[in-house]
Amino acid sequence: MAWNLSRRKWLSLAGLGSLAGSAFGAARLAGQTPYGTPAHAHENHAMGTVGRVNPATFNPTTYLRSWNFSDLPPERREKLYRETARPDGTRLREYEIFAADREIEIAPGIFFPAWTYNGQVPGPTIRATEGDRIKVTFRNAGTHPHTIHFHGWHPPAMDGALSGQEVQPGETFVYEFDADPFGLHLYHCHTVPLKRHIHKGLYGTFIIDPRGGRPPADELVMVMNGFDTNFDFDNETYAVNTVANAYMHDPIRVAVGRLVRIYLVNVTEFDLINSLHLHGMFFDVYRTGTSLTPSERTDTLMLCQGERAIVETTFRYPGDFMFHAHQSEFAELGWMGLFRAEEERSEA
Ligand SMILES: [Cu+2]
Repeated sequence: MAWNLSRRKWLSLAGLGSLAGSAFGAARLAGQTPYGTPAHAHENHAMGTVGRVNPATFNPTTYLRSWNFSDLPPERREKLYRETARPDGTRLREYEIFAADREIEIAPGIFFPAWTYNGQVPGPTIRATEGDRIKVTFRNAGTHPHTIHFHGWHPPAMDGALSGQEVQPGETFVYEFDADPFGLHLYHCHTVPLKRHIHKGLYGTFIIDPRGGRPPADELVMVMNGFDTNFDFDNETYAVNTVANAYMHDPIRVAVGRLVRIYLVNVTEFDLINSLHLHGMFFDVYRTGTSLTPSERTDTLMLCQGERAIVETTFRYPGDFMFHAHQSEFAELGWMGLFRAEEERSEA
């Protein structure tokens, strides 16, 4: 298994040097039944996974609403992210991103030898405003050459995909460019073989807000991904945000009558397309997020590999609303969840 870093080294990379406890261990849960085929699931007379993954290593619910390391306490966050106002009103945003091999839990009891950005899959969400300057110090603490290839405008020297741009293990490279255009983008490793480097977990969401912002909303980052656990170039599990069926067990809490904005990214490898279907409602679609005017209103959205869209809706009714890939196979192998819409309590 690709577990090459001591725990101490891990804590130091993650800026968690002072943290005691088990937050960064790939702690296996005792007595877990391995997640398997739909036939296995049927033995339990229920579709989906049984049991829970350890939320201490990666919490899909926290991931939904975190960007620029907002999930970390201030003293840890400042080691990985700095924001400086510039005279023209834009900001310089500086990030510390590292690549590292790490075993992650993708379904209860199922561990995957991932290659990660900052120890998590997907990597940390990077969020800026149009015109900001982005500066990413990338350290390769993994065992293979890696890069970060950002979608968006940038000069070739910052592409992270051209010959000679691989960052070797132990080396560091600084990516620097302006945030442009506004929209929903992604970043990922661009070392060959690309299929393997992306599928192993080296990808993340890159949001660029328009200068005037978007209307206030409850914002969620949802990355559609899958994992080839037996290395046959086909996925055995699917998910939104890595953990199969995570939001079936912990529904995404939303408020009735409040705008919900989903930043939906498809990084699924080996399958040409993936999709989002939401029950009991329709939603507005902003493809690639590069316009403030929706291009369609639908209840099923199909995205190619690397494609993404901003999705907006407002829940009309309280209760549970299922969402899943409309490819039934993906849904049965983990890509299914619930929204739980609740009436907002008055603060009086
Ligand atoms: Cu790579």
